[in-house]
Amino acid sequence: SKWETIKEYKEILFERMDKIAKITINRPEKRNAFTPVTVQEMIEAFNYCRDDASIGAIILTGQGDLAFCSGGDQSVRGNGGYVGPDHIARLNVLDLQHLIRIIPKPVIAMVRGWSVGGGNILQLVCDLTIAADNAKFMQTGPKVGSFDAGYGSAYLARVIGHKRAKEVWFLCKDYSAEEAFQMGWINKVVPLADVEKVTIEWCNEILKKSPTAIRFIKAAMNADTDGIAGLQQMAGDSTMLFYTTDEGKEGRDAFLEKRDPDFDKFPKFP
Ligand code: 2NE
Repeated sequence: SKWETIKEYKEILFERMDKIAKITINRPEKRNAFTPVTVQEMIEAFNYCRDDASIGAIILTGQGDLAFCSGGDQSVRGNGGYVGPDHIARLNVLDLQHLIRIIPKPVIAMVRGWSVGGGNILQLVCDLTIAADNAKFMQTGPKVGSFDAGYGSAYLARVIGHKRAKEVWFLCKDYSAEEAFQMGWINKVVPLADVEKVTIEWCNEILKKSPTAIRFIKAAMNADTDGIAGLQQMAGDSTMLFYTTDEGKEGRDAFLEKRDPDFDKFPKFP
């Protein structure tokens, strides 16, 4: 494999191949269930990808062919959340969901085998999902005394429709990759042996496009679904662009030079 390790972690693999980063949940003996440590490591890796200008696309996946992720590790579920070495009960996967939403680079879920519970919500919040033909999608919360009424419900309803989203949560059935594709839950189904090859092809197609255009498309869709929080993100992107303009710099420079700004010279586009 041409993947090179970026950093060693306990519960994830973090690798890159040229401009593509790959974050792999590495607990195959538990069907890649996540603990607070797994999640914290993923948050750190995603933040690294956010800051590293040479990374343009991020793949999120699970180790092995049997599972993408089976959700929160029920064996470390304590009173009020999942408990790690610091003994604090956390639902830090919600922070990770938000990070995947706001990171201004495309995140592609590559799903082999089970995508379940909070793991299936991670798949949902990724920008695109490519699934192997052995993938299965399922919410189990109402069976195991849990639920995700945030992105896992309201955003799921946006993606697959309200009737379907209620069915997913009320019945807790599993759906094949083909069924998930028909529901608009995922983007593509490919043979298991080809899933990484196709995912890399999709990343490379995206990497040929304008990163700023991709960034604004993602932010605009967040703005539509996330209300003021989504608008804040898109507004931040606009501020970033404005800071690169002479008009933006004139305001800063005038302040620092203790003079009135001269904005007359800047164009007022229709
Ligand atoms: C994933 C699934 C359907 C796989 O079934 P199968 O038959 O392929 O494997 P098996 O034998 O069930 O699992 C293999 C090993 O992995 C452990 C199992 O206990 C088993 O261990 P051993 O018996 O070999 O020792 N394992 C699998 N998933 C685990 C998990 N989530 N936590 C701890 N150990 C796990 C089947 O395993 C399954 O249904 N798993 C449970 C899925 C689930 O209910 N996840 C939690 C949903 S709630 C959630 O994720 C959540 C939320 O709702 C809100 C906020 C945050 C999180």
